[in-house]
Amino acid sequence: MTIRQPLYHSSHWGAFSAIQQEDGLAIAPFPGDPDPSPILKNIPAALTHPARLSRPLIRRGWLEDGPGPDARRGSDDYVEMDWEQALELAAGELKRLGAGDPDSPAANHGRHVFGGSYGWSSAGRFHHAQSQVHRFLNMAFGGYVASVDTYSTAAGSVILDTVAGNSGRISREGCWWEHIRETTELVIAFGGLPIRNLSVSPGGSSQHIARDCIAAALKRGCHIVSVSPLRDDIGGADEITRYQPRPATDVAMMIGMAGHLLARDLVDHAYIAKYTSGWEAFRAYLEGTTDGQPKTPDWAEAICGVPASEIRALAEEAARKRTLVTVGYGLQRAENGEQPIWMGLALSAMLGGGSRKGAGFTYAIGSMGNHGKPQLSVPLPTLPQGYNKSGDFIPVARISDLLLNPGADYTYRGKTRRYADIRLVYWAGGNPFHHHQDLSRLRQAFSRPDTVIVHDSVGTATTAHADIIFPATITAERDDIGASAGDPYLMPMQRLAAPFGEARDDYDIFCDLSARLGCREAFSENRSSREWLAHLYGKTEEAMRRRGFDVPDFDGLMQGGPLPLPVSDTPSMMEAFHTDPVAKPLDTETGKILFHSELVASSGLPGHPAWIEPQEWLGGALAQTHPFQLVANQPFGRLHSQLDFGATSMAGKIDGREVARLNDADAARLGIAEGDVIRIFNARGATLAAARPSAEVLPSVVQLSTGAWYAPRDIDGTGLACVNGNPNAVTADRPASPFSQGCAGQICLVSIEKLTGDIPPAVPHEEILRKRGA
Ligand code: PGD
Repeated sequence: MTIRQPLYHSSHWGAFSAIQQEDGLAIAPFPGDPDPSPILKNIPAALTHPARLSRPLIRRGWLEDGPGPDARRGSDDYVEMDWEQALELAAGELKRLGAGDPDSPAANHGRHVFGGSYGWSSAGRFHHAQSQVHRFLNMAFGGYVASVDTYSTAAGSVILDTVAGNSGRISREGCWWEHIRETTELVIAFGGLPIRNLSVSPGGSSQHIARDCIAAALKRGCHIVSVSPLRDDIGGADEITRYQPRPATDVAMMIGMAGHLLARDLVDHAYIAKYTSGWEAFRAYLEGTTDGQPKTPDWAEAICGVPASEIRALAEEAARKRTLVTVGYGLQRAENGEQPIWMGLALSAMLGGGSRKGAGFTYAIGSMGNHGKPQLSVPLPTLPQGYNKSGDFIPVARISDLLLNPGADYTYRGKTRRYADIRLVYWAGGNPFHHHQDLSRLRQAFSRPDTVIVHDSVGTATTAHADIIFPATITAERDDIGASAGDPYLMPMQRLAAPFGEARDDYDIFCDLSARLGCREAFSENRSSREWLAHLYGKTEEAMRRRGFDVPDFDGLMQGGPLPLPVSDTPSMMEAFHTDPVAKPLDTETGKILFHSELVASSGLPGHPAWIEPQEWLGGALAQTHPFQLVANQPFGRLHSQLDFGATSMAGKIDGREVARLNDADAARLGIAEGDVIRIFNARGATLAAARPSAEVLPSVVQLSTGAWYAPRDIDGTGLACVNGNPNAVTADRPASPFSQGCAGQICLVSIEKLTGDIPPAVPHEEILRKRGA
């Protein structure tokens, strides 16, 4: 397929146009995007990379011995098969497990099927793999065990839902970037405002505005304070003040600021009386009435390491100015991750800024590119997923617990629940062997089901733990519609290339399976992909026409360019609440912002925000054994593990291995120089990375981003290590708390040593899945 005209397309890291040239696909950012993402350069490699999957693959052990628990998953061979045979095998197994008769009274409604299938897959409203697999399982089994919350935010979302009403709305519309540009006088950004995060938004973005807004705000005289163990978690301007607390201790710094506000009588009591409840309980904690420890800046310094004088000065400046407190996702992806989010909200309430533009609290404006932008006033095309009759779910990061502990009880949002007994795992559009913690434990978990089916376009470590692998097309190989909440364009995603090998769209794979299970009509509604796209676009088209806009029909959209969408002028949830807290109460226990929650207190946590000592932090006992805090953050050169083989991602590696940064002084003390291979390890496992000494990193911290493809290999004398540098080889599979059960994968304690002698090379992407028997 040769493209001569530039065609429009979209990715989670930005809209773009593409034209096929002799040496491959040439990508140009969306016109008018002030700050396009460098990740766009990863796309051309995706079309023909040797890691692409071209034919269905069946695990040899499953083929020879049949379904059942099997510890060979992850190390077995795969046999290539033609589509007809592979679909027959898969359909036979799905039928054995109860598919095909979802309405019979005896149907088990997918009680034994895990279809949570978490993952970002790719942009595109119809070919969204997770929506496709959910719809298929609802039609085939009548339901499945689902997952709730996300790896991005779970502790933060669950606590904000509880104490402020609706975490999603607070993230998206808590404060507009335009308000920061124009009015905010002080931004205190816990977790910084990292541009690498802001280049990404689910569904894509036509304009990356954060860098410009930060620059304009600084120019206007706004004081921006970044709080992070990594100094470069915010752009390079000298005017930015940077504090570097120990990882996982920001909450103590915030509490120290709050204690100082109270001691200096700088608390906005009028705001607290009108908009909050539970203040007295929190005040008693600050004063030390409940535990004998007044929460002073000196108390905070001993925990977080930021000087008490700086904590005092910042609190006083915040009380004087129009102050915005923002807390990033990264802080809550940790043990007790609820606390910094709740405390950020509590601190802003004490400052009383919530009723003023550009002030108050916002969650994760620095974590996702589509936060802090006006929302749309028309619905976006969305694939209906059908009805899940099973009603069962897990908090998303409890996947290993689910598979390893069928029948066990656990708690979530204050309720006791029970893990199902899973026989089938069906995954499309996600990579748990990238995204989950303690990957050795996940390997054990994946040995338990009878059958694991995975769709992916490339041979990831997740496919290497599957029994049946269906090769999926990538977004560039199909037509779709791109859109994202908070982005003012509907993007025609025009097919840029023919499918690789025999890869098929997820939709077509599910159509073929559902035909064999007798539910094709229910699944497809007799529509082709293109008919679905036209049908889904129809809802947006009709809403726009009703509002008087002149809009193209579906063919016009797909042949034309991006369609501007109207933005909403409805006040945000917090704006409406602050205008009239009685008429527009928040969806909380009291209708107000909670300093104290009965539900949280009844779940075994303190009923108010608090410093709770985590198991793995630099001030704890375990730091005597493992003296470095690993920060496993989001990567600069790719989205998660996607297109890790692309040009930008590979340029960030040394000899194909992920780079880990550590403080210059630590490196010198350990005799580690740039490019040396280091082993990062703890009792859970080990990972190898190329070292980079850096002044940007706090001493006793090592930073290794997520996304290198997991390749565990035996290292002489020390056991298994991921030779490519995946940090989840060492992170802890421990929930943030029994309240949220959120992912706590961002930080953990580790040791570091320089490797000498024979150093195993990094494993190329195309060798992660061992197709030896193909
Ligand atoms: P991706 O690499 O985006 O990671 O975890 P997630 O699983 O979303 O995986 C998407 C997969 O979908 C890729 O393998 C890609 O090839 C495949 N894919 C893309 N398009 C398609 C398609 O159309 N069809 C099919 N079938 N497949 C497709 C991300 C998760 O990781 C997230 S969101 C976060 S925030 C977490 N972050 C951290 C962290 O900060 N620290 C640690 N230690 N761990 C984390 N894990 C989490």
